Amino acid sequence: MKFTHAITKRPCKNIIKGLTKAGLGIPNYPLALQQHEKYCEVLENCGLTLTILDGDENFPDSTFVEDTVVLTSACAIITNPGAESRRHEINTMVPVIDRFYAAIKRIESPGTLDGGDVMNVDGHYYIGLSARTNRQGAEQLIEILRNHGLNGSMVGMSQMLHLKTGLAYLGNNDLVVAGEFIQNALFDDFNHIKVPESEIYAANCININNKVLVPAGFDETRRMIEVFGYDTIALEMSEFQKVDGGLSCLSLRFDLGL
Ligand code: CIR
Repeated sequence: MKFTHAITKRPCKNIIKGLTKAGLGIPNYPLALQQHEKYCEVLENCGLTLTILDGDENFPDSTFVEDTVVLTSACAIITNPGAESRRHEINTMVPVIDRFYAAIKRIESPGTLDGGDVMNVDGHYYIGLSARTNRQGAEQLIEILRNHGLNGSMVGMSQMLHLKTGLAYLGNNDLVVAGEFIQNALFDDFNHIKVPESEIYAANCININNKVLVPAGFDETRRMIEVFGYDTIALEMSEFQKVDGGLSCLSLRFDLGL
């Protein structure tokens, strides 16, 4: 999938207080910074022009910028994150998005929506109804998309944190799929790259200009993606995994049509 630009935000020291259910321990901040630096380097090597924002100690989870904005070919949508502690992360993102997008819309309370629940499949946006994204938030997003010639639909879910915790669209009708989404008939028409239960974290991967970034240490999933014809790049993600964050969460990727 083609992207020209991305926005990232460095982890802050308070990442050790990030929301988590992983049970993998507390992140090591210097190592998280190092892993983030490598992530940014890889995005640049994939041809992206990066805007790297400084860490924000007020928001432990703010390195996961994906949750704060949904970027489309037609407009940017500032979300209303579902976790109370993350709600105001959007404030620092608005002026940044303003540099790149003329049309900026917003998800308003009582609607809530996390960008991690939104998966773009060639202009159709699947929206997971998770503990973070409610029906009003999803309905607002679908309305905004329709007004811009795009469309969206809702996906029921009950187990995973976000829709893209268990799904990644790679293009060419190829879908990386894990856990509760494997049996979901909504995704029957895709080619499934089925992630084994033991590697569920690897379902959150991203295709950037035909390089698929995968978390290091999940070799079975990596091999399956390669069998589907993709080049892969493995990245150390241990410190972000400790706070339930994956590869997609760490950036907002977009195509300025250059
Ligand atoms: C959270 O629970 O909000 C963060 N600790 C992790 C967010 C991960 N974001 C994502 O999957 N898009």
